[in-house]
Amino acid sequence: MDRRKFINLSGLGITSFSIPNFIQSTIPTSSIQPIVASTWDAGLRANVAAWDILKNGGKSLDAVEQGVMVTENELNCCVGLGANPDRDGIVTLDASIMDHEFNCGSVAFLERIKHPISVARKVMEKSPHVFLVGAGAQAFALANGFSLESADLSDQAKKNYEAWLKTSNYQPIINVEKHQSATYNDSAFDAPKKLTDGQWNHDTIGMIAMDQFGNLSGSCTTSGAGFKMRGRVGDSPIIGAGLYVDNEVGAVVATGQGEDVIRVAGASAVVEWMRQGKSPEAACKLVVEKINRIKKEKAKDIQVCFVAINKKGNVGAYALQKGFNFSVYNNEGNKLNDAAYLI
Ligand code: SD4
Repeated sequence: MDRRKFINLSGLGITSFSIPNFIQSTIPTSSIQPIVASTWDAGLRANVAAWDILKNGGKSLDAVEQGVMVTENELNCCVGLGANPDRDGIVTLDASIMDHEFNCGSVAFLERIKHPISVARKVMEKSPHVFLVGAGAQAFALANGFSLESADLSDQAKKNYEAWLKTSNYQPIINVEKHQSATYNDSAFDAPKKLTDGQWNHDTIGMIAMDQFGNLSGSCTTSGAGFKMRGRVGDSPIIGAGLYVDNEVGAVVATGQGEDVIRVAGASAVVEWMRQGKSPEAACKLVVEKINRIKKEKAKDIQVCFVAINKKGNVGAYALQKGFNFSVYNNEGNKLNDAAYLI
């Protein structure tokens, strides 16, 4: 900490012994092991980019941005511009990012921009606001050097949309993964081919990470629910719902039915359970149980999943239904894990 900052804090009666974690964050500590966790199996590929930053002493904020950009770049995938459109045939994207000092930025209902996560970061760093949507978010992106991409659907999204138009029935599919827990090493990383068969089951990647400074950050980027109503926004760009980071406690990201994550302020609720001493998995479970209680018999028709990391670097996850998996990269490698579940 520099001298001026120290004096300012001393003036407030805060000594180095009482400086909260979210301020005391610039000194690398050898006991801290960096770690990154992300939703679904697409997270394995995203984790590789994030880990590259973390293992070289980089910041968790850079890791979670660069990590999910990998998924946004996978044009024949379910996140980003290659994803399923809304019911009017237009892809609209939502994203959010948050760092260890409660800085956060979000965009929603954003069209024709390749990396919504980076626009969210720009909102956080270069605007006086936290959340920009629609045409305003797009204008902000263009003013900050992003390019306007084609409005054409990807080949796969076009096929999916044409098939959907036959019934035009909005029925979100419960997200399920076919891939089993496994460890991946980067040299044998044939992931894009190997892991694509379940790819259209979900539309989101969320990522949380701790760096060697012990600082937590998180990101979330999505095309939202396929064939949603025009203008629909889910949980992913809503700070406290799809994503929350409190550097004194932990970081949490959500995936699944956004409407039901929003109504319980999901990610923030998980953080608060961790603050009460619950493990990451137990904290995720308590919020999933609450959603289950609220939804009653309708719970069987939805999927909701949380991934959490606490200040000790422990990661846990929990899902409403079977079939959610999450990817974790630390010093021991990049591993896909099946989450525990309620139903
Ligand atoms: C949403 N939570 O927009 C997102 C969707 C999702 O895997 O997570 N799909 O509601």
